[in-house]
Amino acid sequence: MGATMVKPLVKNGNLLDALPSQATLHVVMLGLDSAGKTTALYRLKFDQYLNTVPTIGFNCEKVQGTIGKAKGVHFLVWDVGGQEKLRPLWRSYTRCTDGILFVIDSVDTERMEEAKMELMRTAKCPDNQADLNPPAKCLAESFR
Ligand SMILES: Nc1nc2c(ncn2[C@@H]2O[C@H](COP(=O)(O)OP(=O)(O)OP(=O)(O)O)[C@@H](O)[C@H]2O)c(=O)[nH]1
Ligand SMILES: [Mg+2]
Repeated sequence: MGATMVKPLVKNGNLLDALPSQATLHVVMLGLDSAGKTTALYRLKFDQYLNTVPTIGFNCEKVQGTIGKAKGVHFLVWDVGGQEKLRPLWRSYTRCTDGILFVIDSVDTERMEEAKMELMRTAKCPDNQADLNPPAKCLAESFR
C-alpha cells in the first residue's frame, strides 16, 4: 500500500512524442502485488478512488487522454495481477504492446529491490527486446 508511481520517466523528450501514431495504443500495467495498479487504472478511467481486490488475471479499460498531447488519444490499458505466482504470465501481455507502465509503491522500500528485479527481467525478456518502444526502454534504464 502507499503512493504509486504511475508517471513514466522519459529521458529524451515527451512520452507521447515517442509513441507511434495509432488509433488506440495498447499499454500494459505491471508491478508487484499491491503496488497500486488497479487503483491507478480506475483513477484514470473514472477519475475517482475505488476500493480494489487483488487482481487474479487482469483488468482492461479503455481510457482517453484529456489533457496536453494525450488529448483525444485512446489507450487500451491492461492491468495485470502482480502476485508472484502470476508474474510468469506477464510476458504474454507485454508481447507486441505499445508501452509498459511499471507501477512502484514508493513507500514500500523493503520491496524496491524486488520491484527493480522484476522490471529488469521484463525489460530484458527477449520477446520484449524487439517490441519495446523507446519509452519503455527509457523507463527501464532510469531504474538502474
Ligand atoms: N495510501 C495509498 N494507498 C494506495 C495507493 N494506491 C493503492 N493503494 C492501496 O493499496 C492497495 C492495493 O492496491 P491495488 O490497486 O489493488 O494494487 P495492485 O497493484 O492492483 O495489486 P494486484 O492486483 O495484487 O497486483 C489497496 O488497498 C489500495 O487502496 C496510494 O496511492 N496511496
Ligand atoms: Mg490489481
